[in-house]
Amino acid sequence: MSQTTKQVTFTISATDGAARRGRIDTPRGDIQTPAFMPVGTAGTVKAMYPEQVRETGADILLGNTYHLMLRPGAERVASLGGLHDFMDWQRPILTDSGGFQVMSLAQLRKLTERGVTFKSHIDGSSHDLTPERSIEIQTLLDSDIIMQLDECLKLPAETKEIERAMELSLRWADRSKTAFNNQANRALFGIVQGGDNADLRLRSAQGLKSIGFDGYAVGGLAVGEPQEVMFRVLDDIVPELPADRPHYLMGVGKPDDILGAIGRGIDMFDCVHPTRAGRHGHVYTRFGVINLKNARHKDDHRPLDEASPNPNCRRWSRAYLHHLVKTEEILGAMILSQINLAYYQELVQGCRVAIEGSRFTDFAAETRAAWAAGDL
Ligand code: PRF
Repeated sequence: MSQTTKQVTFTISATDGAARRGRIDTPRGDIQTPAFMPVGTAGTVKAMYPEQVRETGADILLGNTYHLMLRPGAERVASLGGLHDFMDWQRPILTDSGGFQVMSLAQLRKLTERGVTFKSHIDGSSHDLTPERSIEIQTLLDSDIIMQLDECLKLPAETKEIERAMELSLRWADRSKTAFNNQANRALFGIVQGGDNADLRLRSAQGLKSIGFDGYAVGGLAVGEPQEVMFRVLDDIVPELPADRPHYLMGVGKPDDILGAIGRGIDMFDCVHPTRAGRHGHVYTRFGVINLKNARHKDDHRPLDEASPNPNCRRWSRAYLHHLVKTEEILGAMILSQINLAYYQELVQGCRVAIEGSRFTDFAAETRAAWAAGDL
């Protein structure tokens, strides 16, 4: 009996306008929403120990089918005890399905009804990814939240092409659901595609709803379009998604994108931006973003933010952090990744409290005003 009882559930505890405050329960722990998921592409959040990632407030990480199937291989991860033991992150992991990374990283891709064949960006070896194999790989990794295989286009694109990719993604959604076979201890999310076209987005959402998923992702955004186009698509589509299921905006974004999307009913985010920006010397503070590469920091003895709750923002001078970035020291990447991830978690935590207090709009306005007023 217990095998057929769903062990991944979503509960909303407060709403404020379209914004939602909730909790996803999984056998590996709870995920407070709105949630930001740090990206651990290759079985590590780059430059961070798992416990440091946890200490920033992260409840869940994102892992990648594409990278892990190529290296070290899904069967190998499974025989070593699954991704959680392999990397020693014992909390929930969501895995992306691989389609998006094949499109952005692999060489010589060939897309057919069956799936996608491609050559590895690492050694040129040939691989095959179908909706069924993607589910199998994510199951071998022992992922807690599995994503369907989809096709994500870059924008701008022709309407006919957007329609073709959206419909292919819907057929792959159906095959993914069958292959997933209602596993009780994990969740399967569908992905809305349809580019910047309201009608195609609507058809995608309706198709996914009639298949039935544990959660609904919005894909195909933050792929070259202006922020206002992304927000317009969210205005069109989020109200069409089942209200009692998590809504996940894939691969987004900057802090301002996250505020805008939470205000439009999104519950989950992932993005490489905070860790990647950190490795490049860009650091997020309550007063905006600072480019530590800039020579103006050379003699600046001030810490990043002496009133920050994060000790790393108070500990070192801007001059020292500038020096670490300029010399490409590993410690610079470690410190700035930590600070950026902690800032993102502080941001979503602030949103949660604001939604509970029915003051999300004011919170978003105050947060944006602080970024704009920052005298950095
Ligand atoms: N599909 C999948 N992963 C993704 C995306 C998508 O559309 C995006 C788009 N921003 C990021 N990651 N499967």
